[in-house]
Amino acid sequence: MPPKKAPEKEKKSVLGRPGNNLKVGIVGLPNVGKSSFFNALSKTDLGKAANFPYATINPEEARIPVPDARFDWLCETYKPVSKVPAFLTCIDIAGLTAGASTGAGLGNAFLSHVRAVDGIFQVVRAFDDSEVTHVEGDVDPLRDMEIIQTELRLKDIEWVEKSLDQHKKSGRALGGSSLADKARKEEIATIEKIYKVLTEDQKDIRKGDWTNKEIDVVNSLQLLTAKPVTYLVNLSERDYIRKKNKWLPKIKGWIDEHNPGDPLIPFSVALEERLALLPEEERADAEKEAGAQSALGKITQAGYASLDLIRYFTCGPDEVRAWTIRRGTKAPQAAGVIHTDFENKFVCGEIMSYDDLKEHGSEPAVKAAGKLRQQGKPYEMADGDIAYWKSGA
Ligand SMILES: Nc1nc2c(ncn2[C@@H]2O[C@H](COP(=O)(O)OP(=O)(O)OP(=O)(O)O)[C@@H](O)[C@H]2O)c(=O)[nH]1
Ligand SMILES: [Mg+2]
Repeated sequence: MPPKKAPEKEKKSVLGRPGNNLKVGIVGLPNVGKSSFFNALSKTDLGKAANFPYATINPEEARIPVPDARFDWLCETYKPVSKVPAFLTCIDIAGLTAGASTGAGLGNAFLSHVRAVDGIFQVVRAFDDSEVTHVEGDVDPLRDMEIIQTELRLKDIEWVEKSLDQHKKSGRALGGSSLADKARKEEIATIEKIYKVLTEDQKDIRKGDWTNKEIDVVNSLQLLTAKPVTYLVNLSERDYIRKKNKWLPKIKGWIDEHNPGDPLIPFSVALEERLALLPEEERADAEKEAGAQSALGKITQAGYASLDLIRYFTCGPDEVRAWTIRRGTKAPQAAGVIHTDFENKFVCGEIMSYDDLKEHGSEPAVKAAGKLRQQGKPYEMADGDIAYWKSGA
């Protein structure tokens, strides 16, 4: 249960675009297993995994259900006709090579695809296979992570330089003390700070320390290194099963040093591909036999969480459904995800928490315990709320 709210402090703004329909892009060097991972995720062989670099040219998009024990329990309890879980939209992006920021490989096309997503699954190759070409010649995840980070950062630096130039040009006449001039100067100062974080501090933008005002400027620039990254380390099936690989501790060390706090998830594309090909009912047995479980559920959950997404549920005999919203969304906007009328003509929501429903067993019991509450427009949704919206005709 979330703790009772203390009196409002100013709320910390979040980096990134607003919205509930956010996307994660799969990023990495060529031939690290991105498309194979994407295919396993979407369980559709799109025929894109191929043993030559740049097999993926156009981004492919899939909506992946996000596993949630609460959703499963609600379905068991309500036995609805229709069940709709929460989804994470994933996009398979072409491989990036050293020099992409200056146009090498698929260069700028690649980077524009990264710009279009909200978060990054970075696939890092730690499996050996002489049959699968490595563009850099050998397997070295640290060098690979360095390459990706450098390219994204260089692109950001170029972008920020341009923006700074434009601002300074149009701001040359700013000598006055008008509010507009003052705001303009502040914006320029923030862009200079952004530039310093990228260059002098050599940090990704998401690791900078930003005030809400600065975050508005950061967001307006749509920077690549502002996007949350989840590192996915692709191990051989054998290493994944025995939970051992010489690179893993080093990768962990690299993340702690360069991007502390970014999640790291080891997995095995080879195993995931094998499992994805099996019919649903044989998968559990195959996992037992292998002595390891698929990591796809964990990965989708991590991606969803990295975007600051939460969900609320609507429940009834017809349908149990999860609705994705950004953390911090207020009741009317949350209702608006279902239908804009619900937002425009919002009256109130009858809301109970999943935990209360689980504890009391049924809606009438929750109501009797006084825990089905009417919530008005200022109510901020909590993850796992179950809502009935009331809107005016
Ligand atoms: N041994 C082994 N081979 C893999 C693994 N993952 C992918 N491969 C092989 O590596 C080759 C490239 O895989 P893709 O999934 O197309 O790689 P990609 O990262 O999408 O490559 P680009 O789209 O070219 O950037 C294919 O031949 C795959 O079968 C793995 O975990 N182990
Ligand atoms: Mg690919």
